[in-house]
Amino acid sequence: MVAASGSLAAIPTRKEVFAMRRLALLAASMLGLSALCGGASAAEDKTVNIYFWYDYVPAETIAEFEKQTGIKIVYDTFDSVDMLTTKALTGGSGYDLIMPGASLVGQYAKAGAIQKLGKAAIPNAAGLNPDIMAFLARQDPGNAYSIPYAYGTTGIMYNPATIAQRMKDAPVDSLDMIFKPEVAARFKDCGIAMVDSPEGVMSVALNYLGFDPFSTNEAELRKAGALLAAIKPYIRHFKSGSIMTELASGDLCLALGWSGDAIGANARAADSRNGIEVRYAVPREGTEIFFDVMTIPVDAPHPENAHALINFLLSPQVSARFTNATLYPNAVQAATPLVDKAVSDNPNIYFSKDILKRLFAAQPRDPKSLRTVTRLWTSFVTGTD
Ligand code: N2P
Repeated sequence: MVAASGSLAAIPTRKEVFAMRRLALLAASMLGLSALCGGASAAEDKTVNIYFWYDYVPAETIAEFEKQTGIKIVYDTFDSVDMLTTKALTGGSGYDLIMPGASLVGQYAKAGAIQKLGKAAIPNAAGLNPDIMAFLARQDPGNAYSIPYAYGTTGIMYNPATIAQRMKDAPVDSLDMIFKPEVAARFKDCGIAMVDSPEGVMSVALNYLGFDPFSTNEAELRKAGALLAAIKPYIRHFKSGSIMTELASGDLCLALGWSGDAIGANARAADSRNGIEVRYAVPREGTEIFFDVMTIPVDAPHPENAHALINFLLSPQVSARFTNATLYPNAVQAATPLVDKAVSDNPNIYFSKDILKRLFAAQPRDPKSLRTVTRLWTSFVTGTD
């Protein structure tokens, strides 16, 4: 995953690849061969290949879509968005629908890696929250390429009993829990993990230090890198996809991770009646809010099926089921009344105004500072200089 981030430097080459591919398509159609290229109106196979975050599509949703449409969903998962970026920018992934963070859409569009959505095929998009759409339009003008699926925050996931045994007055709602070496050291034995999210964690660290979370200043970035390097001895792993189950089973006691996974860990522990509790805190110092969006690769083999799936996922019942299962909110307005009350009333899921004030939205980085972030992150995770 870390190695994958390195390939971000290769973007211009990918752009050329897409330009060449477009030329080849044009040449083929001029030769009257467009039918062979699978023109949009040609009947598509009854398949849609999706590449989404792990645990992000309930099994009932897949079954219902397949039954209603006869289109089979092939669901591949990732647990680090850099894996997706590498595939998306290389092209030829075979995916029909992918899920980057909203802050990556501009980069993918500029590289020619994704296609504009056919709005007519997504009537349910009319029900999306206009404030969220206006906000996302700042990164994807006219919401041309992407549709929001879920959002959430990066914060402190912890086991209150295990933490209290080791530190009575632990500052559980503060990033001091993880970023202060003398505090983190107290929890090393019960297990601290962190999501493998270079840009996300770096923005949180910069903000914690009092800098602009998207600072491009090399000295500030290095200070954030030094903050992380100092706590490296206390971090057990960076396996984003394992954090939820390990907190639920008591194998971890603390993590810097994503809101729904924390609340989901607590639900899993409750289901298994193992007496473990997992709590989530939005850091008092502030943190990032991310939006995970759906977009279609330029060379998707089944773009019509992808549109049909987007529209299905935006229906109020299906969106509410998603939020009830994953504990990440969605932007479909008519879904909120259908969400379990315990979920829609939880201020860590559907944020209170108070929490909202502490959040900053993920922003795209310029290539130079992205390279610095990638380098600092790699040396943090691998423990090398
Ligand atoms: C997967 C959650 C991933 C959210 N369960 C990260 N944007």
